[in-house]
Amino acid sequence: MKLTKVEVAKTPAHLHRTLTLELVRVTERAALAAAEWRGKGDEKAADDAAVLAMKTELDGVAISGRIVIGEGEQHETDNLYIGQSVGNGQGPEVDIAVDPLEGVTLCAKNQPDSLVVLAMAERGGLLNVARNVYMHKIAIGADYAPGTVHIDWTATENVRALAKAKGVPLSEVTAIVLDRPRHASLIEELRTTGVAVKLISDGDIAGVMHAVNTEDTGIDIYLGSGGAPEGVLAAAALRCIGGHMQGKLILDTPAKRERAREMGITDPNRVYDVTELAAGDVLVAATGVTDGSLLDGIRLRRNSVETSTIVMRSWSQTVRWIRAQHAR
Ligand code: VTB
Ligand code: MG
Ligand code: MG
Repeated sequence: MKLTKVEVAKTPAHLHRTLTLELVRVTERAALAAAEWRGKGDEKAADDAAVLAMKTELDGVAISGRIVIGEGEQHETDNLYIGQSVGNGQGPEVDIAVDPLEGVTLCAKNQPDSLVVLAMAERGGLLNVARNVYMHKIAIGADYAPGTVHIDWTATENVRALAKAKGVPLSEVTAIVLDRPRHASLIEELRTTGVAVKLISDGDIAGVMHAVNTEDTGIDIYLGSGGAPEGVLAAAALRCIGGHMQGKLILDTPAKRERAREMGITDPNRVYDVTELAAGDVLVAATGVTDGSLLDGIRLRRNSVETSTIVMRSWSQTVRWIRAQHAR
């Protein structure tokens, strides 16, 4: 299903708009905590700091929240596990997906693009996926007709179709791909077609967002596999900023298939589009930890700390950039 702008605006808003600012506080606080671990080489400490700060701040928000995409299963972690209740219990029933520190390695190495991401939806709005599951993903901008590319086609077929739809030679198409050994043949295939490949070491939520924002980024298409949680979070963002995406879960072990079945996934080979990954009214917030292509990182000043956040709402399709100064 492809929603046009008008159709999106016609669906009723169920999440109160003041929640957007509440989410900004949550991602800001997690980013501030993670930033203390920038460049310290300790991924776990950075992640733990972001998780704890996010949970603490989230519990002050007037929602009856439920984590549907979190840091792991209940027996694996104390905070932000799948199924955990969050919020002060005095507000609407909502589902929440989090990546408290997207790009932990980037943060530990103080490299660009680590960020804190959170999405909120109405109950049942987000595809429930476990932390250890991967997803094949493809994404292009909103200007293309639905069906221009397809996750089941080869990379060659997809970039050819895209170039044709865009009216440019293949040499003027740029694909963004996670730099992983598992993508070696994909990258080789893309290079053979003549398209340019932008490789990222981590952080494919931002990668997908860049692929739909070609005018600013020069990136035309996202291809490859990454975390399934990151796939749902990226889809939630696309509900707000527009763009086409398809995702297909990689349920490659009996345990993953069993867990997915428990979480409501009956067809392991299903292709999901944006509105099937993130449905209904959706809010998304992300705050930069290290400076990046999407957001500036936490900036320490003599008497204050500065945060940069993007906060979006699917119903109105508003996208706000909030630069905040916090006393220190
Ligand atoms: C993916 C990607 C994320 O980590 O999960 C990746 O979606 C991990 O991939 O954005 P590998 O397990 O192959 O290393 C990120 O890049 C950062 O969390
Ligand atoms: Mg994480
Ligand atoms: Mg991540």
